[in-house]
Amino acid sequence: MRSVEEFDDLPTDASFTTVDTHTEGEPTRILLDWLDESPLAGESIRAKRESFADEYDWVRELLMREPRGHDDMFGAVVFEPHEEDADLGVFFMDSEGYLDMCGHGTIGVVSAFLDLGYLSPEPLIRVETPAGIVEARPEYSEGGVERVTIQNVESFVYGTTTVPVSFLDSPLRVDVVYAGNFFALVDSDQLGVGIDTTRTDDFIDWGLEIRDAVNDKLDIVHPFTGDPGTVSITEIYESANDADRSIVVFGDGQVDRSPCGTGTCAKMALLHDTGKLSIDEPYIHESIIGTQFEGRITETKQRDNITVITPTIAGSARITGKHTFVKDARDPITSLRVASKER
Ligand code: PYC
Repeated sequence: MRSVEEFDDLPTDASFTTVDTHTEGEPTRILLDWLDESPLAGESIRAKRESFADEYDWVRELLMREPRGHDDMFGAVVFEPHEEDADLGVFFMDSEGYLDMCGHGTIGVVSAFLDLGYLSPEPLIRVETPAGIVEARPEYSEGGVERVTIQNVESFVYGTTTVPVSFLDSPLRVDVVYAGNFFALVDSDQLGVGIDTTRTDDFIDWGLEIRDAVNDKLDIVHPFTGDPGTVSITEIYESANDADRSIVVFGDGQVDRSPCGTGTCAKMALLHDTGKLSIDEPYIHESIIGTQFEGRITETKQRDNITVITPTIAGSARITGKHTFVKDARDPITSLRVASKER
């Protein structure tokens, strides 16, 4: 048998080092290779992400998709930050593309970097993301990081619309909310079903159709930056006794196993807008697998006649592995998708 060291003799033409985590059940595969020296152009994490998407999208596909990942894999790429007072720069990717902000991913990166000693254990870590700076406040125990509270970017209800959908006779009411990503929020009462995971395939189909219908109807422009936007995530929610539950669909039909950090912030913005959640009131948001984030609105203000909230979410992440992925020069398959997921 060959020894493990001989692994280096493989005819690889590329190799990638990751640390993998899960946050309340949702994976984050964190690419480490360009932390010290980035080959990517751009003077912000957002610009670096554009440069990555232009030149290295195959790396996203290689790490996110089969045979190294899977259709529901999620990832983060970390860099030295550009913003002066940030500690870390991160952008986020999935098996189909990129998101501007991710709560579970930020908790994963901060927890892993602290547990591995890549960051010093400060009470506040500032993370530069394509959506802006988010603040992470870790809670430490003897074993390492126990829980991280993320203060997301300012979030707000963008508007309410109705869209025709193939699975209902009447138009569907959708609240469009910004929380680092634009969300389409839908009350599951309108669909006549609760958040029942035996119907996950239906929720995926509905979620993608709703997202497309809203994007076809609205020309979204971020009111404070003027940047054009699109809804990237559909969140279908129900209210239970102890916690609100949601199923969150994004990418090419991915389903978040965690309660979705930015989705929790979007839901809090909507609840505040309808007078159902006050400042400092704890908000428990549950995922399809029963894991929870604890949310809170810490501040609200009026900006250009829009009510804006500052939301926080808290949850835990654990490391699941450290990996060296290789691309064998003889291998014609860099990445693939299973036919049933090709919509
Ligand atoms: O935690 O914000 C989040 C998120 C977005 C997509 C998957 N997770």
